[in-house]
Amino acid sequence: MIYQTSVFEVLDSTSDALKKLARSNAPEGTVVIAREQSAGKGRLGRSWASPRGGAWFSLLLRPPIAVERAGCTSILIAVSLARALRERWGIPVGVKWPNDLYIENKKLGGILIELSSQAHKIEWLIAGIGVNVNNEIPRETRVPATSLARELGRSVSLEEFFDVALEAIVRDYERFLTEGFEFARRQWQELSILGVGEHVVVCSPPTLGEGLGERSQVLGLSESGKLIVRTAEGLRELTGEEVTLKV
Ligand code: BT5
Repeated sequence: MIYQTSVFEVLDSTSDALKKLARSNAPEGTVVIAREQSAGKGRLGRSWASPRGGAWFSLLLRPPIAVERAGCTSILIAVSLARALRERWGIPVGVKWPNDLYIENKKLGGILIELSSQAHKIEWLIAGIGVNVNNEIPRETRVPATSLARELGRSVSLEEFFDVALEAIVRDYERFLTEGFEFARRQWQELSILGVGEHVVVCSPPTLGEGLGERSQVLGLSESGKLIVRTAEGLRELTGEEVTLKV
């Protein structure tokens, strides 16, 4: 797959812009980048602060997989990015299920998957990816945030960031299509900040108030990217749309 980028100064959301292109048959590998987003989106209707200097981009994929396995793609991309950033910049990036990039206990970036499907098959899938690079770090986020520049003590070329990130994602996506999910699942286990056996609080619905939620133990990742946990009632497989996790 060859990726092709278009760069815009300001968009409300790169994912919304790419959605329009996806609906008019844009090919897999189409990438939309914005220097700044005026209405960046997180999951579950949350907003994503996207000032200049950050990496705000969306990638169009058309994976020939059942919609039930869409969760594999956010894991795949998170793991791919974490590994690429570790390799290129030597920083200890970890992943938090389902879609976050962390450095220690600070959030570096996140991924938002949106898709359209027909008869259980994915028509298009948009991976919206936001990573704090040289931008001012937003305050008052749910968890403390950090940026690549803050961690390195210097700014980073955004052009280089996009090359490193997109090459890694495309390479791992192609590997996923030929080999399946197992390699990414193994890498996830090495990079996950939620170790097997650890306890988390599962909030479902995800908007459940502070102090509520079910204490559960992480058992691992399913073949379709769901998080397997043991709750008081037994085993559950969680999808990112259903829950938020508190560590
Ligand atoms: C995410 O959501 O982590 C997915 C973020 C995806 C953003 C990209 S940017 C390109 C593309 N176009 C879009 O419109 N979106 C995608 P979630 O797990 O729901 O996290 C959202 C929460 O993170 C917010 O409620 C804030 O508390 C916090 N947050 C907002 N902006 C942040 C930032 N720049 N860095 C760290 N945390 C942030």
